[in-house]
Amino acid sequence: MVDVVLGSQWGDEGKGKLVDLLVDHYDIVARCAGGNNAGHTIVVDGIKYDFHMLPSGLVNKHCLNLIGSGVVIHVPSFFKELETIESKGLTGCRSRLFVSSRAHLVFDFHQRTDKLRELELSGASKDGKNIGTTGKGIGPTYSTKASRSGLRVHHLINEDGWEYFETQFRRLFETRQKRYGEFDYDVEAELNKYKQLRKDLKPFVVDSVEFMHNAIYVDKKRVLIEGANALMLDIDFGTYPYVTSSSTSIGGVCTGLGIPPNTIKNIYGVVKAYTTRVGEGPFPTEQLNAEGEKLQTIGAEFGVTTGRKRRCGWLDLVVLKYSTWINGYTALNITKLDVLDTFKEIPVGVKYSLKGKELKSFPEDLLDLGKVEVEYVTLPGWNTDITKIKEYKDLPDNAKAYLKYIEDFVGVPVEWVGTGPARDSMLHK
Ligand code: 2SA
Ligand code: GDP
Ligand code: MG
Repeated sequence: MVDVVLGSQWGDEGKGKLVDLLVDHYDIVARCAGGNNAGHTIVVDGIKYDFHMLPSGLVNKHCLNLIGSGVVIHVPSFFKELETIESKGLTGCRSRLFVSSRAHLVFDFHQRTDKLRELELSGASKDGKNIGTTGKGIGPTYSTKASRSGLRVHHLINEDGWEYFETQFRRLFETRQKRYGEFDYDVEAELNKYKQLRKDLKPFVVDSVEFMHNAIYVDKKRVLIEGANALMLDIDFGTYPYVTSSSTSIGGVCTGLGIPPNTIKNIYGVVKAYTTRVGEGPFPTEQLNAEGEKLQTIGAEFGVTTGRKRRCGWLDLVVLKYSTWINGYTALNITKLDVLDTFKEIPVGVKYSLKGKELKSFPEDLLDLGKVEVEYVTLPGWNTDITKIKEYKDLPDNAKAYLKYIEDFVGVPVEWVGTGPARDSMLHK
């Protein structure tokens, strides 16, 4: 049995918290896409854990965790993240953590060229703009993967493979230098570092296809897939080119883990009760005004990986419907409903029009998207502190009506409602 948690908007909906809540019902948590650009926050007993590349299932001591083939791994960051969560008291992580041998490796030169490319985009062209990446080398690594010149985990750990690894590493670096000119980078020091890292990483590495097959079909384990980033950042279906470089949609679950689609049962869409976006790119319901600032402040909307302020706006149901068409959510988790507690009225985007004509779907062309007019429906606020409420039935009527409006619009039931950052601040409907 495989269930999936996916981000339905532009990320940071609170996926980590839902995974943490559900994890007691699962034996394995697996990541299928992205890298340490992701930032999933979990608050347990007042301790805040930020997961970037590691699966959030590590917070549960009985749970095994897999980093799948579709993930890109910066090995030094892998160990740093592991040490950080261990220093906060999470013990026994190393024996519960597995890494796919087919996952691609992110090197420091990928990260450097990620930043150089951003500079190039923001500086050189007059009309162009940078993507606002996290600078973690995600785009350059998926590029080398697609151009078939990348290095994978098995290349690093193969006992007879160092010569191939070293040659390919130097070639990759030289290609980057040809593209970006000379940049300061100590190839020899990097290679020396990887001579040690290959030994450190080896105990974690598995053939993830066999691992997942055995888990699902032989041992009948319950598996939860933790999506990273979100649908509107998907390389194919997001607001291209202002997207990340992986498949963040349901398709990425199968390609990133090597599992058949018919193993998937429940697909949980995580939906923030308003919308945020970090980085550049279109955001039709963004509020560049006092209300946007209020959402940002009350919601404490800062990037978990980069610390950047997140842009804020109203819930966009055009986006959520489009996201539902692609991901096929079977249930929704509406998060951060408490952030709306003090808003007297809450607009939600329900329709896009272009040149006076209603659009039937989310536009693929950013020129069009820049010109769409968003039609809003304004729902009444509840003016009540909901953070202490323990049962769904005790929510104020207007809060229930807000949730019902979302359910009816997209045709998917709401199963959980987030009322605060802590583990127990979640109402089950
Ligand atoms: P990248 O670095 O190549 O993946 O960036 C491409 C775009 O994808 C966005 N992106 C994100 N959006 C929301 N949250 C992310 N994770 C961190 C968080 C972000 C942070 O949890 O807060 O700390 O800034 C994430 N990762 C990538 C990115 O902003 C670009 O728009
Ligand atoms: P993810 O990337 O989807 O896992 O989400 P992030 O961790 O990047 O961002 C979500 C933020 O909202 C985190 O700081 C969470 O602790 C916090 N959070 C999650 N659910 C709720 C909620 O229901 N209410 C409030 N106030 N905060 C929440
Ligand atoms: Mg996040």
